[in-house]
Amino acid sequence: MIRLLILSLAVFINIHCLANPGKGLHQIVNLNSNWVFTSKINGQYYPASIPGSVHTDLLNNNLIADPFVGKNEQQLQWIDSTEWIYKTEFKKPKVNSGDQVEIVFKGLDTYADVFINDSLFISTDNMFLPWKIRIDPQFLERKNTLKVVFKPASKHAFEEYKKLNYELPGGERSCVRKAAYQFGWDWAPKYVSAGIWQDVELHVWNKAKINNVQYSVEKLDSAEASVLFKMEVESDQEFFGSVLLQCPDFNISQIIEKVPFAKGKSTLEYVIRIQNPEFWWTHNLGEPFLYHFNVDITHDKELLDRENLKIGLRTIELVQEPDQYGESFYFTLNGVPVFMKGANYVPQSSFPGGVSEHEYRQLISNAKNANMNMLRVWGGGIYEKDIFYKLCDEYGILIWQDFMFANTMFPNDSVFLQNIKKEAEFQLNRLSKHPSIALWCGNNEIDEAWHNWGWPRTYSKTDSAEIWNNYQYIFHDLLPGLVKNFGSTISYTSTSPLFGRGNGRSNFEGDNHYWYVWHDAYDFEWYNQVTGRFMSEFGFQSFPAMETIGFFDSSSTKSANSDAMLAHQKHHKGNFLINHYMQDYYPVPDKLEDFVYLSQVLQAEGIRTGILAQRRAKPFCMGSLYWQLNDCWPAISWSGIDYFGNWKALHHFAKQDFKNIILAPYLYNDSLELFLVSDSLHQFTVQVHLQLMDFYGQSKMKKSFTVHVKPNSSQSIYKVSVAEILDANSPKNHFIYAELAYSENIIDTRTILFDEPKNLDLDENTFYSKYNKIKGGYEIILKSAMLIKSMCIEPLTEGELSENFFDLIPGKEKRIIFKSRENLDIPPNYFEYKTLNEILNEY
Ligand code: BMA
Repeated sequence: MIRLLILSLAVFINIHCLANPGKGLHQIVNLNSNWVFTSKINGQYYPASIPGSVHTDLLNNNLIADPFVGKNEQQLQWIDSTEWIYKTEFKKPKVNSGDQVEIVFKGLDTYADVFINDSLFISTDNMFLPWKIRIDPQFLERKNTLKVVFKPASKHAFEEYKKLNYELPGGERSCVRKAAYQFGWDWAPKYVSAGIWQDVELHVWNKAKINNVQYSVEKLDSAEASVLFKMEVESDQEFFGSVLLQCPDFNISQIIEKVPFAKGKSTLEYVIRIQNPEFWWTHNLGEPFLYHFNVDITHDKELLDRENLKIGLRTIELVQEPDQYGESFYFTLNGVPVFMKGANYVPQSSFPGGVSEHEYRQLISNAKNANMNMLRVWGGGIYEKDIFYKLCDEYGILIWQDFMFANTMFPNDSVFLQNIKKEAEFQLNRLSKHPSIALWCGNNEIDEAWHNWGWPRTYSKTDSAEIWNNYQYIFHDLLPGLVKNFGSTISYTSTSPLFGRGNGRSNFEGDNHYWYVWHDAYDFEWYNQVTGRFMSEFGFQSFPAMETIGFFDSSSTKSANSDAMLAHQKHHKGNFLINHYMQDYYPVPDKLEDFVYLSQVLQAEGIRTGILAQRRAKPFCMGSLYWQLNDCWPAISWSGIDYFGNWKALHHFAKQDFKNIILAPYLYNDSLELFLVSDSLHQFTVQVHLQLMDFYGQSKMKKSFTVHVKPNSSQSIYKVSVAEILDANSPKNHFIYAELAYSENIIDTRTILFDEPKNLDLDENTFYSKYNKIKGGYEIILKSAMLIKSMCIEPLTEGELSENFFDLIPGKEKRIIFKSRENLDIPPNYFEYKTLNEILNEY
């Protein structure tokens, strides 16, 4: 039974009373419908979708070729050189005397003039702020026109940029508060879009409305939680009203009466104590429990406004303390150190306004399915929409939230600084109420670039001092000050990584972006040498699914270096590096589909090396977030899930490697060492079975032993020299099959090879397959007498496979579930297979 206490100066009366939704009730009408748009040069209006963007509206009206196909990007740059006009009509709402009427744009991208009935009301200059227009009801007619005129963002930003005394590394994008990746990135096309990218609403309220309800968990233990509720209420008059805090599921309903509301804004604070609270945990450690609260304000028993809030009771802290190596960098959730497993998240489209709720759910559930407990919202994208954070709250995934500053320096004029102050305050207010928010981070790679990429050298001493001082003001003063003033219990770090490449401290302090692998072509083995204290970026590119390639390159002569393909490879050395690494480990196939398959296996195996090294190194290293979870368009990139939602081999590998309990083998200095890594907070006993066998399953050595697993640990459980374990058997056709069993269930398996894949004597595969029809798909049963490496099932229709890119162990049956996305009744011959055996025998 949960008891609730409200401590406040207001009169406390323990009566249950629900107010009537009276005529003063705050009403919200969605104004997303019936929009049309045109350009200054065209003049003809076409239907528009809100939220959306001009590029997608043009596409939906067949006015442009698909921006994501072929080399169309080059031809579509004109879109950002003209003005775009959006308009709709709305009826005058029913208003009573004293009603306040407002139109709220939750997001406008970016420079816009907003007109109502041809009168200019506001001009906007920040994509990351909402815009509110207060209208005198007298001004409204029966039917009204709402018009938004967007100015070309690049041109406008460039005008600002020209006013500076020096150039900044990011060019004109440094001067505009707009998603940086839209100006082009090494995984994103250049589409500087414009449009109404979030909802438009008409609000009518009377006397008072709730602007915001915040809460922070002040104290939390198993006996009691103490939660501070902070509300901002806006009133157009002074009055005494009531506040009702209610959590119906737990039968909590308390009213505070005779609350004095001031004219203008009032801030009200109440402390609530919840006995025997349910904690919010990441999904891998417990339940992400949410209390559903309503907060009402009433006057004379008449309901004025209600806010619904889903509250998670948790504490989260970034611990940075000197230790014997340098300084720690780890998170405690509810007081427990938690290893963070996940990836960097980028916007799901170049045109983020149009991403559907379904797509958000799909992606976040994919992150959860791959056992990720943290995503980093990277600073060159957007502060995500509410739905993103709601889903993370619900699925138990923590968010490392960058402020939106990436890879450039910034102007120091007061208008710009005021703009980012407002933006940061708004986003702090909006996002802090999500239990998923774990960290505020000032920016992406700016400190690193300044100190390690030679940026200061391009400026005179005075300019460089001015630019750096401004950096320090924004990221060491303004933003942390706002986080602190806000009363947030969330930690702040000024930049990611804390120390850049080339600075030795990066390996022993702070978070690390380890890019020697990939950018500097170091081999994957280096991931074993350097794990850092928290790996917030490391990555390797691969090609997306063949269907995805087919979407942007429809030519019959597709190749890795075709024009369309190169237009979708934004890293200047991308294809070269993929080839270069492939040669080290595999043959380089000339057939595109084989090359694409192998690029994914290469990426997955490489990142696996990193993930396993980082997890083995726990608690020295306490985080593994690879670059990057997803894509903003169909492309060759570092992503584990392509633009159309297809899982690459990497995402399947991550699903295994991010499980709470894994075996993590490590081959080094002619030794094999086996680690058992557990993120579970419990201790238990497991069995480990090791078997050396040849590729046809003939057993040469068997060994089983019991391990007592310590909670939240990484422990070395077995070590042997390679010579001893191979015992004169050839490394080219022998391997160790390792199984981890917990009370009869196999919870992890590993195939340990002793030579590079290209040197293995893997025969051309033969295997047995059987298909059992199940609802919405198939159970696929596979078995082979020989080792089949990196087996990829390729269903000829879209869908989800419970596992893919796995090894088929000689004599062991594998059962895979395939669920078709479209619920089609498909015949079994819809499955094709690709294996490393095939590749090694063909090339
Ligand atoms: C990282 C990111 C991005 C970039 C990626 C790949 O450092 O922060 O800026 O896209 O590397 O180069």
